[in-house]
Amino acid sequence: MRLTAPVLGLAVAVGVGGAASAATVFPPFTPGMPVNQVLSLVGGSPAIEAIFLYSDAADRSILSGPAGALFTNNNPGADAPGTIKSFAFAGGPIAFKLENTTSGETYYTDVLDADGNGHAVRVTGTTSLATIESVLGLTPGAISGQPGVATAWSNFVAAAGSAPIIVIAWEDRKLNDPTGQGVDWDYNDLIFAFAGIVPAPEPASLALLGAGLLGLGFAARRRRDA
Ligand SMILES: [Ca+2]
Ligand SMILES: [Ca+2]
Repeated sequence: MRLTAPVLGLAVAVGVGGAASAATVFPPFTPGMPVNQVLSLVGGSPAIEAIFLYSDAADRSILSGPAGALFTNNNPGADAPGTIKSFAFAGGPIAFKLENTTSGETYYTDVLDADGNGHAVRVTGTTSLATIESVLGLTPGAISGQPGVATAWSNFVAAAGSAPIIVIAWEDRKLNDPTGQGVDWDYNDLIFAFAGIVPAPEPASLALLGAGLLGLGFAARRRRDA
């Protein structure tokens, strides 16, 4: 097909739109980054929707949430990318666990491994698969080009409505991996997304918020005293 100028213009506009969204990756891809992923549920959500987006892992892994196992990569019992599931959650802090059952290692979103390294990064602020691929260092189409995944993602985003979407991307190997396969810290071996979960405020943010409220209180008192 010969692309006409208007079609090219649309493609460029869509591309720019994706890149311009305020996607953030946290923490940055720094091996050994001693930051835990503190996540929290948006209040009032009766259930959390989850989607399996991508696997670049020959190992068998199981992702679990607070209600137990959610997704399995590789046989037996494997889920295909594009699979959507929901699970109930009462609220408050929430953590996810990735068990690499091939290597026997288990990683958590909120706990560092025995070497002091974190194994998950989160991406927020975008619903563009192209942007997610870009910020996670994947080739364009790596996620969206898988059979059925682009459609599943559209359905997932539509069902989420105004609920925020968070992407959790894992590094599934560790230093001195027992299977002898080295870690590369690319944080794209297994990728999932969830609707209705947000990063919990960090202690520094809470302290700032507290100081701000304190300041408001002082200001109000000064006005009353004046
Ligand atoms: Ca990796
Ligand atoms: Ca990888």
